[in-house]
Amino acid sequence: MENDQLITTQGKEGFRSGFVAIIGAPNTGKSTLLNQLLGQKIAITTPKPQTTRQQIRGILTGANFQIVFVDTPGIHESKHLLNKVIVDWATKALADVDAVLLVVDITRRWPATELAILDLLKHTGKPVLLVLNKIDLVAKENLLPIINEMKDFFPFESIIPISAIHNEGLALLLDETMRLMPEGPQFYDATFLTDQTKEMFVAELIREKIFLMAEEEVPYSTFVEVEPFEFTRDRKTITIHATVYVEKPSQKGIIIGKDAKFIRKNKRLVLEELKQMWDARIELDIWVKVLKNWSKDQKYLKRIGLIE
Ligand SMILES: Nc1nc2c(ncn2[C@@H]2O[C@H](COP(=O)(O)OP(=O)(O)O)[C@@H](O)[C@H]2O)c(=O)[nH]1
Ligand SMILES: [Mg+2]
Repeated sequence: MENDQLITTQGKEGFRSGFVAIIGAPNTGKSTLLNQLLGQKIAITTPKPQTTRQQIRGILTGANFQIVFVDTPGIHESKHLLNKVIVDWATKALADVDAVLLVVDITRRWPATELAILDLLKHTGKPVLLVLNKIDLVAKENLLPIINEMKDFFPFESIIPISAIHNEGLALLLDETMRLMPEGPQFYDATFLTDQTKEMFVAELIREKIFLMAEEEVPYSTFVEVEPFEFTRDRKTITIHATVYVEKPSQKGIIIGKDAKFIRKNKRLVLEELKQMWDARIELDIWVKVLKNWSKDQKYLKRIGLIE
């Protein structure tokens, strides 16, 4: 009897499960890959580097497996506190995983970053799949030199060329990932896709649109907070209050824009996307506030959840 119970909590026989970190230099397509693997957008993606700040878990469940993918922020060298914090996050994320997907953008290499990551991985001893992304942008023969170069640095389990955006090579990638998963329990309910709340997702979406719309350093100086959603009793209308924090008054001016043009466009883009996903009437208001030098202040980094 006791044994029976044990089997139930440990999962079915033959059930495989595990945690997989998706890591790599900024902008290599980690979030795009995660979204494609899950078949739904949970992580924001932008043409500019360093956009994912917090870890997002994406959970893929099948009849006899569950893989928990962890999208880690770009590992990237800087003396800036925010980035040091991000590197710590990434290092921590690796401690508990069963396998690692190292994503490399074959059109834009980051040799120093790649070497630093491989160094980190050597210490962890975790099995690593090398994922060469964006093959849609280059001729096949350009892949071989990269493969040859990379495989001298590290004993990868395998090397898999993919195009995350075009969903190419992902079935093979999933097969190879599955091979590395131990037998284990189902950690999350099968309907559970991510540990991210809807509020966090909206905050990220607002940030994603700022990245798409604003110049250079402004997006990096923002963080967004979304209050708990308010629902009408029939749950057909959701009211969302969001605040965009910036570091300087001049940035506030940019984010609001002339005649509030910028912030209105931001809101429109966010609403368009939310309405496609959720069957409800959505009311969104976005405030912009200055929080001087928040990215260098422990107090605010704690508040966003970047440090404990
Ligand atoms: N052409 C092409 N672009 C891609 C591919 N995967 C991602 N991208 C683009 O690369 C940029 C960075 O992607 P993102 O997922 O945000 O990268 P991350 O910083 O590693 O999470 C975005 O503009 C994506 O649309 C791909 O397979 N092919
Ligand atoms: Mg990302």
